[in-house]
Amino acid sequence: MNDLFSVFDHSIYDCINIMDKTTAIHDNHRFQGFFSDIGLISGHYINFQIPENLVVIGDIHGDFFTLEKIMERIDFSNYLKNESNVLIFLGDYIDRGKYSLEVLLLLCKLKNSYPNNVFMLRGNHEAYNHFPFSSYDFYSNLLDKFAHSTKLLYENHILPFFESLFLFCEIDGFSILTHGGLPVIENTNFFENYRFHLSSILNNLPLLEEILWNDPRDLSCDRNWSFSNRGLGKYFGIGITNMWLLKTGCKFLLRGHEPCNGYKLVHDNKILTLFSSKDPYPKFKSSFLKMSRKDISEINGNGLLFPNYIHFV
Ligand SMILES: [Mn+2]
Repeated sequence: MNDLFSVFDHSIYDCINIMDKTTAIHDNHRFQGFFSDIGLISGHYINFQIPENLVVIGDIHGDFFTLEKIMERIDFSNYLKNESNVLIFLGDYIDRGKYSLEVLLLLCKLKNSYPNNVFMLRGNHEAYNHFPFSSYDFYSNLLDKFAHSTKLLYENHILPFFESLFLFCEIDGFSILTHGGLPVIENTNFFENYRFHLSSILNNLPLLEEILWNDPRDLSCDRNWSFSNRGLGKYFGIGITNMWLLKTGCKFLLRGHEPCNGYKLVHDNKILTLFSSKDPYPKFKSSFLKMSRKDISEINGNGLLFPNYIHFV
């Protein structure tokens, strides 16, 4: 399995093959509606029962070697042998770091080897086609590598892979997982059928933008949200968090999207931000979350216990 990490200097044909295979797995799971004894899929929404063990990894941003270290730390080949052990990535695989393509290839190979317990959520960096932003260097890095073949690789293989990534995950009774945050929902009728709405997020660009770009903030007085300084998405207040948790029966939100010292807790410790990139962010720490079913039952809404399950890399 060590060849999982030999993704440097792959030919364009290898890249196409690895990515197309991953997109096909996503499409096939979507078609079936399930992927294991504990997981269901509807469109771009995934639902899990509480797994035996859970590992969650935040933004990677092209930092291949930190990702490799995390895989070693979780002993991935033993960990993933058991399909009740789940590994979820929170998105933002590319840009900023030196090895965006290699990170994507490693993740795809991991998914191809363990299709039923490795899951990748989509980050805002994987959705430049919908919401362009300034710090996008992935395409120009591809041009350096593949020159005139880049357009074909990107449009026919990488973009379909990005579009196939999942957008919203729910672990029953425990946590919501997204890349950015919770969308501001003004009309609570949404929650009568929220799983249906979440399964077709790709058809609802305002909802997609918020899931990929939102950040939690402590907002003054009775404000539920404000516009984000990022220029895309919103800042959402604790009222929005509490409403989502009440309506879904979850206790927490696990998300990435903001650089921090490995992790940070906000909104009365109900939101855990994870950050798993180091090389492009020398001022910050990188970490991952690992919890057993017992840990999940013991945390019982008390997010102050999360630091016990954070591992720094
Ligand atoms: Mn992000």
